Amino acid sequence: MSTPYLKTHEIDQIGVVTLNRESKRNALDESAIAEIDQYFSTIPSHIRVIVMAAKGDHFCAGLDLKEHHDQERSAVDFMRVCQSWHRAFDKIQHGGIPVIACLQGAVVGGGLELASAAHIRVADISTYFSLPEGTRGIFTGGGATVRTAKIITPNRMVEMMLTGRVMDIQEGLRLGLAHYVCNSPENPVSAYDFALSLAEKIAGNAPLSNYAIVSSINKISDMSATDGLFAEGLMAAVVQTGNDVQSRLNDFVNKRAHKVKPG
Ligand code: 1HE
Repeated sequence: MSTPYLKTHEIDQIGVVTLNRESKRNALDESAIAEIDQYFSTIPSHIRVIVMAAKGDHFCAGLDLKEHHDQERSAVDFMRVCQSWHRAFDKIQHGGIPVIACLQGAVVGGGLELASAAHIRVADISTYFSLPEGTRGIFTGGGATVRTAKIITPNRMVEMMLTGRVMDIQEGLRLGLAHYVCNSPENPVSAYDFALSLAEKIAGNAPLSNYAIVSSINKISDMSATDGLFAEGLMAAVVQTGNDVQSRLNDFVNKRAHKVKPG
């Protein structure tokens, strides 16, 4: 039996899922996608936040090019592969649980598509991004035209794909492919420890607020303004009247809550 693609463990309310195919730079084959789908379909109810990390020097080298080469898939076969990626990555983005990706080294092709499905991306300073599909004679199929293009703009994605260039972490940070850079002179903590500290903080939010944040904002941005405002109002009406609200607002009214200040 082959080694599982994912290793998982829990730290209190945080689920940690680690890509575990270091010898192939965590390239994604069909069974890897099936495992990702399975994991994000069956998150236990006590888990509030997920940290998605990867073993080795590289987060993910994208589509398993050897599997694709060896299988000589037809167009219909590959359409099915794409749909399986879309299903699995949709569960990451729209599953209602915040997912923090912890990046290092190559985040390329399908690896960038996977990272783009996460809600927060914490990057080691070694991280770099690329969409080398054009140079390999293929095309993105794991959601980049929707998710990655939304982050960096479609125009930038076209340029990255035509040139196949490698984008360094500083540019990735400016464009939103990473939200935080770690293991750097300014932020010497490891990306994994930083991601865990963010996860602990986010786990302290009201679960319904987290659900609304991760499941409605991206969807509303695909709607017309009229539909979006209506959906926002509905979402807020549910969240603002949820179980946690009175006790949290009570803390504020009685001056027990934290204040929003810098530092
Ligand atoms: C792989 C893959 C892979 C590595 N599929 N086996 N993705 C790419 O075009 C990226 C291809 N990979 C690389 O450019 C490099 O491997 C890395 C820069 C990521 C890492 O380099 P390095 O020197 O650390 O490792 P390596 O020696 O190149 O690779 C180690 C092993 O991993 C080696 O196998 P081995 O049996 O010879 O040990 C590699 O063949 C294997 N490996 N990457 C299969 N991707 C839904 S459509 C999405 C479309 C895409 O994702 S296109 C992007 C494809």
